[in-house]
Amino acid sequence: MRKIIHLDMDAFFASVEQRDFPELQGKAIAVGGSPDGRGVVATASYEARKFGVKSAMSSREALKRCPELIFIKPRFEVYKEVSNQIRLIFQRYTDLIEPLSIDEAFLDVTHDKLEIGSAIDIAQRIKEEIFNELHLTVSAGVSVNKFVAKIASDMNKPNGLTFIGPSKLLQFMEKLPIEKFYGVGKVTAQKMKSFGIFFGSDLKQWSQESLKRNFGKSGQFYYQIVRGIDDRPVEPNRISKSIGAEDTFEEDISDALLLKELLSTLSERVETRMKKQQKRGKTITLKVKFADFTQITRSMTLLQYIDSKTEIYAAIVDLFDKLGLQDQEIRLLGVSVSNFFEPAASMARQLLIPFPGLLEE
Ligand code: TTP
Ligand code: MG
Repeated sequence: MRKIIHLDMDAFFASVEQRDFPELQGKAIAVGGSPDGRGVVATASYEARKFGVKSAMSSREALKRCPELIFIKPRFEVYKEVSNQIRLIFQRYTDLIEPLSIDEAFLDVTHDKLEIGSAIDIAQRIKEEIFNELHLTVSAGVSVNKFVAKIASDMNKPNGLTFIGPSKLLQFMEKLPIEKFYGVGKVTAQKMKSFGIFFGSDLKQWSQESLKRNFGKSGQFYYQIVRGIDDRPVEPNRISKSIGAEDTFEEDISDALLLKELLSTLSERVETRMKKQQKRGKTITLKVKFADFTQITRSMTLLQYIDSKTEIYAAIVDLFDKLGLQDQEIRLLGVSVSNFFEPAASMARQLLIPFPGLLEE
């Protein structure tokens, strides 16, 4: 049985601003663009979220929902620096760290460096060290696999610590709404609901064969995950290379149909590049830059490696729809694929890392 922790900083950019400027503490703040221009919210403090202010919302709409909202310009270098500092704290306990974004990571603490043994104790210590040393809060999920740990870290935000142990695992999966399942996009969720699958318990009624027949390769994953089985390892030094295409428009665009057409063209360009380099990848990233230069990215990791325009586009449109944009003016769109299937390269790396001397002539 593995011991996996997923950690995700609370209202990350906003918390850093409230920490560095005490006059902002306890206040509704939004980090992002200004509401006078055509700004967009990157993230909001928990005080602001009570008013319905959310990431990717236009700053104008945010101000409408929360008239006392204070807008702050992002300071990316500072966030990057804090991201490195939390990484150093994680490294006190394990080297098996897989960062997912600037503010979240998986840790495998099955064999922790300090021989503490209890993953809950380790998560608690990390929370305390981040609070005492960096004056920020983080939420943690502790479980036996990545899937459950990630869902758990989100359950008691902010400043939460949620443990889903082996004895609670099956019941937890049965109660889980179908949208929360890894890799289930909007389209698949809709299809599942039309079959009467709303919760894990409904999914569990299905045989492996019928899941495969109706949902392809992913059917196999759903069959296993609903039974609490997820063997995906925590992968440190994951190759961060990507292949992508992006376009800055001559005039800002807000029309969703037109934007989707452009995404389709970008997906095609990415397909061409991937085929040329003979690469297949499974993480798809959408980048959107708004009129005020605020930029957001959204990613999703699929169950299988892909390289075709249709598959890339399907994932990108799913990410785009989830943003729930309301006519915000957009100046740039980008599509990229990363997380490549590279057996030869990763083998070479594994061989080289333990013997650095071999690299020196
Ligand atoms: P999240 O972890 O998604 O959000 P959060 O940390 O602000 O809030 P939560 O407590 O719910 O975890 O993202 C981390 C940071 O990344 C966030 O502070 C701002 C930035 N970000 C963007 O710039 N654009 C986005 O679309 C999202 C989702 C986040
Ligand atoms: Mg966060």
